[in-house]
Amino acid sequence: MCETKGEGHHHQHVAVHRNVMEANDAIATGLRRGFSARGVLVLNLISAPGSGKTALLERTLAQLQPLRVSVLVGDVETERDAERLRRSGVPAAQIVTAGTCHLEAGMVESHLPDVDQPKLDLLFVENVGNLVCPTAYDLGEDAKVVLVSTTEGEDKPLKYPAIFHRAELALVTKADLVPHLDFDREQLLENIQAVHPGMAVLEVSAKTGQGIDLWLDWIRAKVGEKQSLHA
Ligand SMILES: Nc1nc2c(ncn2[C@@H]2O[C@H](COP(=O)(O)OP(=O)(O)O)[C@@H](O)[C@H]2O)c(=O)[nH]1
Ligand SMILES: [Mg+2]
Repeated sequence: MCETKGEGHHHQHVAVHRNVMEANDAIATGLRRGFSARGVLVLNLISAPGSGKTALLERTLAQLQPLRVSVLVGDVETERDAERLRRSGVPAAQIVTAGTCHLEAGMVESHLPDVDQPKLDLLFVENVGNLVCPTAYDLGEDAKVVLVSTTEGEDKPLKYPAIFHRAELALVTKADLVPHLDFDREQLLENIQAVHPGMAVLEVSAKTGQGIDLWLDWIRAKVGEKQSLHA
């Protein structure tokens, strides 16, 4: 949990936190079992606010046909992202967390019926914009994907190592802006590898489409892998 309680409540807080995590993990395990039985790949997208999660999905969704794709998107307030994503023609539902800084497995479980489809191949979960809180909450996904934009600074993997460690793929977004920035590409790539040696990294732009083919290839390979495992 991200909410901080007073110092005096520390032990109580730790115990409550443990129970919340256990409850979350139990629901996530059930979700994962259900998705696996159906061969549904689930990707949990995590980044700071504004790194380009929704823009990337807008660029991605239409090109994934004939795969059947749905999206759940979490935000603290508003339905704006779900409205943006529905324009891509795929079922998309908003999870409004009303202050909570991450999605929890129970929220995915209760909103899944809003976007579920027969023979679903792929569920994207766009998490609440935050590099810390979403990291600890298993949503039953196959993989976490972390996005870091070229405008955020090369040091972010070092400052937020947990998400870079846990994610399977890092997407360096807004690659089109590089000519306008003092962005040290080599330094960012080096910092990612320092935190997660061997991590897969793709440099993409939702604006120009740079790198999107490689991202689509990565997704399709994961969908194929999942379906062959659980056919
Ligand atoms: N130049 C550029 N801007 C982008 C790109 N992706 C997203 N943006 C912009 O960054 C802002 C935040 O994007 P959004 O997708 O809402 O980020 P989210 O909060 O991670 O979902 C918007 O103004 C987007 O237009 C990109 O690839 N290139
Ligand atoms: Mg968004």
